[in-house]
Amino acid sequence: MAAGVTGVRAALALAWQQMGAARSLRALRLVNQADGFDCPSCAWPDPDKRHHAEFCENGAKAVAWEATQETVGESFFAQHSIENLRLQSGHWLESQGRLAEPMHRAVGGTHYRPISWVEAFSLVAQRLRELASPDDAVFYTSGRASNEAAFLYQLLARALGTNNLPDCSNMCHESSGVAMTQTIGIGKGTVSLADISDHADLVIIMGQNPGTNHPRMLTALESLKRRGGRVVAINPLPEAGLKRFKNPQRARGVIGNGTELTDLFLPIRVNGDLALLLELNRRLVQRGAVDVEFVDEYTEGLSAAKRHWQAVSADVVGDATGLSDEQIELFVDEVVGAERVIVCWAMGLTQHRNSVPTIREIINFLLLRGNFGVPGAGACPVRGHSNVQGDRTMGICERPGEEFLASLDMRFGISSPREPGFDVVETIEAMQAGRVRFFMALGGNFAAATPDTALTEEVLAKVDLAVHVATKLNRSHVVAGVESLILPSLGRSDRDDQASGRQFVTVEDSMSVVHRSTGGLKPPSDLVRSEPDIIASIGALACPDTQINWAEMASDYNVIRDHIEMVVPGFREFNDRVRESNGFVLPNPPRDDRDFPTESGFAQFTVNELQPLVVPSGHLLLQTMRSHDQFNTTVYGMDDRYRGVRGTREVVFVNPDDLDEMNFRDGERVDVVSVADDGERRMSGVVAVAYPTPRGCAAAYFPEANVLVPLQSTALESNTPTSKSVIVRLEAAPLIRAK
Ligand SMILES: Nc1nc2c(c(=O)[nH]1)N[C@H]1C(S)=C(S)[C@@H](COP(=O)(O)OP(=O)(O)OC[C@H]3O[C@@H](n4cnc5c(=O)[nH]c(N)nc54)[C@H](O)[C@@H]3O)O[C@H]1N2
Ligand SMILES: Nc1nc2c(c(=O)[nH]1)N[C@H]1C(S)=C(S)[C@@H](COP(=O)(O)OP(=O)(O)OC[C@H]3O[C@@H](n4cnc5c(=O)[nH]c(N)nc54)[C@H](O)[C@@H]3O)O[C@H]1N2
Ligand SMILES: [Mo]
Repeated sequence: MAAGVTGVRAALALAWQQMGAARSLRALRLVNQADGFDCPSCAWPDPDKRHHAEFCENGAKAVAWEATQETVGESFFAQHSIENLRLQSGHWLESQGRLAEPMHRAVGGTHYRPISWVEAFSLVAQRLRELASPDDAVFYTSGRASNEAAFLYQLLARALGTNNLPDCSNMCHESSGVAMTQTIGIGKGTVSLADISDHADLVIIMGQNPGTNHPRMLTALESLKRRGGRVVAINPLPEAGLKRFKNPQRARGVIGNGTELTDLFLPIRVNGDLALLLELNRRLVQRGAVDVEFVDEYTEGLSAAKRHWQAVSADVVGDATGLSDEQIELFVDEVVGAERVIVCWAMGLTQHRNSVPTIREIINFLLLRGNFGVPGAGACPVRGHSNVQGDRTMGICERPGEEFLASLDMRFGISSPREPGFDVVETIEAMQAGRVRFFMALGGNFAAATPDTALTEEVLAKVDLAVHVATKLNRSHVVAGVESLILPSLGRSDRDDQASGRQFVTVEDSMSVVHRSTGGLKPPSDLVRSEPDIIASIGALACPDTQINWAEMASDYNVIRDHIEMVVPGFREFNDRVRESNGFVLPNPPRDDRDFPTESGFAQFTVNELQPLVVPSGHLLLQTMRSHDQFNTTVYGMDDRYRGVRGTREVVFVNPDDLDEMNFRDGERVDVVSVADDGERRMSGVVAVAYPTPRGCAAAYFPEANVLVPLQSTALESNTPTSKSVIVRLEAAPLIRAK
């Protein structure tokens, strides 16, 4: 049976169960259509000509999960004490249904109790006014917030006087943004969907699992393959979408049955990518496969990089990558045989100590080959959350640029602070030091998504007031704050009616296309409010000294968009252009004009030192990743159909020879212990699964394994937690030890 059909069946079953037949049909008819809503799952772009069903299994699940007809409100919270809710799994909490009314937990309260919106807003405003300094407040954002909500949210923080705007991006593509800004002058990808499907000769997929996380990408890859294009995949795991390729959109997979998507698969060791890229670039220079004209006209720094490549040692590369000389030579052949190359990457590259150098080395490679500013070539960091890129464009960032702040100040007559704010890791450290008194989250699940779960939960609980704007109940809501509020918001799929009528919002996808999203379903209750409305209502009470007209923005989102047009570059005639059916593409100088807006105006070759991680003997390098049946901390089910695991997510995948050597059997329960300078962290009773990952490597699921990720272990320059490079050892689980 084709994976595609199983997948569609699984998604439809969930949709039916959550929404019923009529609502399911209506919801799924609207996903990713020009007049419908943007899929709340990943940030993969929509084609200009859309299919009737322009969504994947996971998109359908995400919609069903949001559009469920189950709700939680007063009676649910009366029945379940907070202590009781803390004992439940994240999956159970979210399964209870949509949050249907604002809830409040008073200081010392055992239960959440209903609160009116008016009281909730004035409580928030009062607590904000009482802060000794605006920097005692933190405003977290998850990447599902619309452009309009994100713009208002950062305006609120800055009008109050803080840049404490950590977001999920700090844990996601921050390393990509940092590396690309340094080298090509812009932190965004330089390719379009058509570049992959219609123009590229070769797509290299590094550290990304599209079959699970960006299934609609497979459609573009399928077009590439039909044209004779080639695919190289580099991954420590033989992921289903990459190896035994099946397009979930079709019953028969790519070009008939059984065809492999990947022409060359390199089973690299975890964190071996920088070594591989350095060696690739060394061999390209050796073979004379350099676009000399491009390099001369647009770049600087090649000679220093060349010297560095020449010094790369073959032994070190072999150890770090686990690949043979022959495998690497095949890779170089693929590259030399292709004129137009796109490199796609995601979390497999961004969550390591050396992530920024690794991504800079990808840019070195693309520069060597002149692969910028021509169709079918370029850099493609594949984004995660459906609007994470847009949120950054709207100014959700703890280190905003001066230009942005100056235009924000001019437009609204405020004086934004210039001091950088806290990112995610700095927020947790500040909480630890008792410096965060107020924590607000626009979506997301801070407690579960961040590293070092035990520590994070402990310090989150000490914040005076935690305010959660959310659609579904999650772990953060039951562990955060001495006092807390849950403010239920509309989701993507919900109708949004304000004083001026039906509203739409806008989002930006992974390829910088800005387009509309219009919810079409009946909201879960009359007491649920939109994110812009919630933020504006707080703003009106919390910033009385400004001239900002919050009410006008909340009642008509066109007004917010007019402000965005004046503050954010690239949004000329925003309200008109976004009404065109496919929206519009934001300017991207390297892609559009081979213009590299770096300080010198030239794209930068960089020298990236190889400092392989030292993994002590008897230890493994563990990566944490997603299964097919989850969206980040939202777990839909316990099975990972693609990796053949059923009924549990508490597993650790290990090479069978490593298991043997450590005297463990496939299926045995073990403790996974991570080791760091500040001590050990433990995950107990995990099932060891023999799995084809290279020797010395291991894998476990996010967010269950986050307890193992040390807070202090972050990437150089981007401060992203190293969730894909955790040093661990396995121990016999206590039950077995006792025998
Ligand atoms: N269904 C679904 N879709 C999603 C999400 C979801 O949870 N579920 N999450 C969304 C979000 S926010 C994001 S950021 C993206 C994430 O999309 P991905 O980055 O694809 O997500 P991960 O599961 O973290 O997978 C990382 C991949 O990198 C590989 N890898 C790990 N370490 C290394 C390494 O050192 N080198 C190399 N070359 N590969 C490595 C892993 O084996 C895995 O295949 O997906 C988005 N889409
Ligand atoms: N160990 C490890 N840790 C990781 C990662 C990893 O690979 N390994 N990946 C990291 C990455 S890439 C990311 S992006 C982060 C994700 O971190 P987050 O973005 O914080 O987490 P999510 O699980 O996406 O958030 C889910 C919650 O968002 C709320 N929500 C959903 N839709 C809406 C909406 O429309 N509005 C509002 N207000 N709320 C909504 C729901 O209440 C739901 O419970 O995790 C990071 N953490
Ligand atoms: Mo992400």
